[in-house]
Amino acid sequence: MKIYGHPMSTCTRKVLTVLAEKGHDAQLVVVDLMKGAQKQPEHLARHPFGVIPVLEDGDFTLYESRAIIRYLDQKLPGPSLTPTELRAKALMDQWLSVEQSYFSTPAVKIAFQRVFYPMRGQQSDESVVEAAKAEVARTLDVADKALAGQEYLAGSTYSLADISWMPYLHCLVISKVEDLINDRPNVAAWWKRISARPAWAKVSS
Ligand SMILES: N[C@@H](CCC(=O)N[C@@H](CS)C(=O)NCC(=O)O)C(=O)O
Repeated sequence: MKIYGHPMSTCTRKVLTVLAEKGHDAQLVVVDLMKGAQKQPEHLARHPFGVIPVLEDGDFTLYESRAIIRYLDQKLPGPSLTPTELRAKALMDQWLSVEQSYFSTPAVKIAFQRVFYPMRGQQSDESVVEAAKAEVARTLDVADKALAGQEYLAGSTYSLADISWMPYLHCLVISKVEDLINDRPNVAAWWKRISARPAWAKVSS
């Protein structure tokens, strides 16, 4: 199995976390985003939208991180990351969708402004950070309410939904806006719980 991705990419990290949780090793083939390798014909042949990650499993190619993590969870042995109970599974899907629709974009925007642009010597814009923080805050308020009295997004079971949020919560930490997490007690306790897992420690170190 090969993952075409980058160790610092949020979407790749979701996939690597699932692999680590399942106790499975795959070959990470680094696509050099700084050099634009994701837009070269070789990579476009794997991913027509020119982004990462891509999974190659024998003669099967799959792109889109949330599709890849579902595939890996079903395919690989090891602990299941999908609840079996109907409503818990539906909640997992709901929170995967919330992450994609209302959380990942503003969280990544903050990381670009606060971390990646300065790293590349590019000008950042604090007004973009402020607007993105407001969007993140709104989403985390909803998550905080949902996490009151339950350990994980889908209920009592750690699932793909929790994994899909982790790289974006980490964006907030590296961007020095972790108050967005810490100011919300249920989100803060959940982040502490999930980020302490060995799989995440392996992927984020
Ligand atoms: N919806 C896609 C998003 C993929 C994506 O945006 N990947 C980023 C890295 S996390 C990327 O390749 N960025 C480079 C670019 O946009 O050119 C997924 O979930 O896989």
